Amino acid sequence: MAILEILHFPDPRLREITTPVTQFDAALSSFIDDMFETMYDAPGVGLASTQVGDTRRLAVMDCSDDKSQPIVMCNPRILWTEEAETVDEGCLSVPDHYDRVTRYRRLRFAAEDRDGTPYEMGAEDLLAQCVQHELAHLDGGLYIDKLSRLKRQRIRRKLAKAARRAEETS
Ligand code: GNR
Ligand code: NI
Repeated sequence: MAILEILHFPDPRLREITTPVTQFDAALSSFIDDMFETMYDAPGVGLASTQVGDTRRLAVMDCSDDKSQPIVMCNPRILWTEEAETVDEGCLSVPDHYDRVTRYRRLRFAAEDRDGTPYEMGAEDLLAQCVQHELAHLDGGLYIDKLSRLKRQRIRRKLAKAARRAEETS
């Protein structure tokens, strides 16, 4: 197991569009374990492959209070959504920023698990939000793409400044 480095906006690798997972083997399973370890360590409720520099179409999530509901989504797709609402959102790749975005409150998605077995699942509230957030990552998207250019520019400057400071003190 290993904790992977989480890339920060505006790293261009966060803009990669992923390609379907086709090889469900021990290497994939080990990578998924590393993604869970990285997500729990962060801590976060979801993590997409592009956030750790990989382009396989997969993400992991656990929105439970006691880290008891790990979910692997390989090749996920949303089947239906309902009830758009405005919610607060953050992202491990955009540290120290939260903003309001519009998301669906309930949805159903289809995906494959780490063995390649297809499944469907219903999700609501935070889990539904997380599914939408992770699917966006898998197409090179970030929740801040929904904000104004001015806000995105402010975030970029703030993160550049924080990165410089981290550089100076290292
Ligand atoms: O940890 C996370 N919290 C979160 C809160 C509200 C909406 C989405 C998320 S996902 C985020 C982890 C992350 O960046 N996943 O890609
Ligand atoms: Ni994210």
